[in-house]
Amino acid sequence: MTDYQNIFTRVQLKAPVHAGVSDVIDTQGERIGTPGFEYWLGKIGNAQLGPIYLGWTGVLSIVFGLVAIEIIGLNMWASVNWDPVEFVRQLPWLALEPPPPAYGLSFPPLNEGGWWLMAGFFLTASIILWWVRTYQRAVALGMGTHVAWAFAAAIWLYLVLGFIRPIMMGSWGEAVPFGIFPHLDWTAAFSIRYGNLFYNPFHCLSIVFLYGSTLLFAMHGATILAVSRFGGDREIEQIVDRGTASERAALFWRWTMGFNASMESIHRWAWWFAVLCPLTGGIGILLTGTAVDNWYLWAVKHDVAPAYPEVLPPVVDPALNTQ
Ligand code: 07D
Ligand code: 07D
Repeated sequence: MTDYQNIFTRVQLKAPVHAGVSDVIDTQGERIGTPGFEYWLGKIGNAQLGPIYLGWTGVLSIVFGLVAIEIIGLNMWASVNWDPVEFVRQLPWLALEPPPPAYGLSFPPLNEGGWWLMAGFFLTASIILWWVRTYQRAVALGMGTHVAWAFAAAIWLYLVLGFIRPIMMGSWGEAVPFGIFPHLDWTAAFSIRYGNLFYNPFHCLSIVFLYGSTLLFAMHGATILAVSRFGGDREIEQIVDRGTASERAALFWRWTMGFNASMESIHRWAWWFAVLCPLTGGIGILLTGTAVDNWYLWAVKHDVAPAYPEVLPPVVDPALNTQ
């Protein structure tokens, strides 16, 4: 039985190109290109490439996204005096920073955060237009809108980090810079400024769902691959006629842990775990600096963390220490 473990896709199925579900293609005209086949795509999924639907939300989203990348890239390039070699060499460390706190929520001069604000506007417009596209395409196909709502959960965290929390704090300077390592520096500095994010229970919850998502993904992926030798990956047959594959998969988990998810519920588990990661995370970030200024001191107050021994002087929030 070691001959067919199915860790990599081994079979490339090829059928005549398929334009889509017949009852919707006639009403949906805006597709471009004639579908073709790509061998390397077939290695990781379906070999058919296209048809791609663009529509005006798709086109505008790409245009706005390109404008954002252009603003970010040109600012980064300007920051190394337009030297192309230094631009490439230092790219991971270059940044487009938000305005300094003194500007509050006003529109700052371009070189002091104005470009950042504009790039943020175009990036946000691009992301939201792409969201509309996922929603509308699902409706056009008569599907549920689960993908769009899962994407919305990620957009929620993104908006909290760069838009909602900065507004609540009264300054664009609270937001995240654009840049590969600069955004990590921001993340580390944010944690330290607010007394260690590990003591923020919503950061804990977000990590639970992040780790939980990888665990569930591994369990589900492994289970289906393990029964693909019995046709377990052919979901349609498994739903209509459960057959031997899903019965085995279910029994495997009942044998090993006494309980099994169903063919349907495993996807519900996956959806909720993934969605709750940025959803709880966004709540945690929104509370930081608005309701709670120092998560360590918050934890001491609520008996989550022990206080330092009495012999030491009491801990004051460094943010309140004006000396
Ligand atoms: C694999 C799907 C494909 C997506 C990819 C990302 C860009 C950015 C732009 C140079 C899983 C495309 C990247 C478009 C290029 C410029 C200006 C998704 C997959 C491949 N982060 N973060 C990364 C973003 C935040 C944190 C990598 C975005 C918060 C840590 C990449 C956002 C905080 C680490 C990236 C965002 C935070 C990263 C890989 C938005 C807290 C890493 C991402 C819009 C949540 C890791 C060098 C990835 C790394 C990493 C993008 C927000 C923390 C550059 C677009 C502010 C600790 N982040 N991030 O694979 O290697 O995601 O960094 O909110 O260790 Mg980040
Ligand atoms: C960023 C959602 C927005 C993304 C969107 C995508 C494009 C590109 C292009 C396809 C990721 C837009 C896409 C523009 C398209 C192409 C080419 C989701 C995003 C809309 N932490 N931490 C989390 C851990 C510490 C800190 C979450 C672990 C330290 C801050 C997660 C550890 C400090 C923030 C998590 C750890 C710190 C977080 C993110 C360990 C730093 C956040 C969840 C083991 C020293 C964020 C409440 C997520 C959050 C967050 C994990 C440590 C800081 C669970 C495992 C103590 C400031 N941390 N962290 O889904 O929500 O992100 O916190 O040490 O803001 Mg953390």
